[in-house]
Amino acid sequence: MDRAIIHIDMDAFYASIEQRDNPCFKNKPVIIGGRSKRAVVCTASYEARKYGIHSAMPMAKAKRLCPKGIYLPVNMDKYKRESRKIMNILGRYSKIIEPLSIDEAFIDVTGKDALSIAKQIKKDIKNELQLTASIGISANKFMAKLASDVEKPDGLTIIKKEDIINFLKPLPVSKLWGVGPRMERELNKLGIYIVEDVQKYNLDILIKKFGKKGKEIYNFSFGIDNRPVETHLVSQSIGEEETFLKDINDIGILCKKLRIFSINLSNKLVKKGFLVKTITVKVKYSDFTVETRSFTFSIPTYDSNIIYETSKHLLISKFNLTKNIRLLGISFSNLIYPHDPIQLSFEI
Ligand code: TTP
Ligand code: MG
Repeated sequence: MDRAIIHIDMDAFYASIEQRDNPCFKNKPVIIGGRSKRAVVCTASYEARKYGIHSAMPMAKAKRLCPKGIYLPVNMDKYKRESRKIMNILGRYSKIIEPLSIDEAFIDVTGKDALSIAKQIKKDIKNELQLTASIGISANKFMAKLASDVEKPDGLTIIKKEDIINFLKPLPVSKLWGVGPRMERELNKLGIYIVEDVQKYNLDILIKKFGKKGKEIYNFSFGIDNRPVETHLVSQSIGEEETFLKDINDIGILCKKLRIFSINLSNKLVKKGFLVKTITVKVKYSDFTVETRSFTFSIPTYDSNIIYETSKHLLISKFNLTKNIRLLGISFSNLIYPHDPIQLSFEI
């Protein structure tokens, strides 16, 4: 069956969030970047792009191009929170999600109505987050990512299978996945400037020159990309911890706490549809020193018993239990979306 892949990319992500949160920044050139002398622009609102400002440009240069712009520092925690909300929205439409960066993801919607899903995702993002996304739909990841870039901002573009080759022909070779500035120069030396040049080039020579990569870009030049959307490690963590009213050194009481945390966290996982790969136990001793110890499962789980036994093992074997403990906690990272819905094997 032909695949249906959607690529979502938020528009001027950091800048749009700041414009949303500060109405007086709306329709103004907003530039997000570091504050030091050598800082560069992280992103610029579409209004600021009209001045020629773009990501990775030195802030000093941006200020010369647009002295009246609104220059803001990076508020990463806020952007990460928004990113999580976006990924959660995507999770409503497919469990096969692969985030590429803080504001970008693929989802596989094979067998479903990709266009109406894309429209609904845009609506959800607008209604719930007051942000806009650009979406591309095509038969694979490479083409879907190119598609999302066609009508930015607030775009929605489908590249149908039969249109792929012609769509690709006039694009510069730098649009092929994996062709960076160095490879672009190498290709230019061979007289290859646009994708059509790659399509017409001799595959054997490309392989001789670039090895596996030569074959890859040849395939990409025809829009061939068989890579699956890889169910991802969610960039999110969840945890439970407690600071005790009185410091504790009774292992029985500590284990009871771990059991409660394990059950609560397991419930949270099930509700969110995640499995956990890495579990971390945190201890703050009465002298306020903090230690953490982690364990990564080879098979991700949501099972509260496994979580409990693992955290208990970490606590007993990795911490100094002769000291009094002021705080105990468990946190999960490396959360993943399973390909199949979680089958509950026990009542919760
Ligand atoms: P992008 O998706 O590349 O850019 P964007 O969302 O700001 O704009 P566009 O509408 O073109 O998609 O990157 C997402 C965020 O990542 C961006 O808002 C800021 C951050 N970023 C950097 O910090 N440095 C960079 O060089 C780039 C490219 C992005
Ligand atoms: Mg973006």
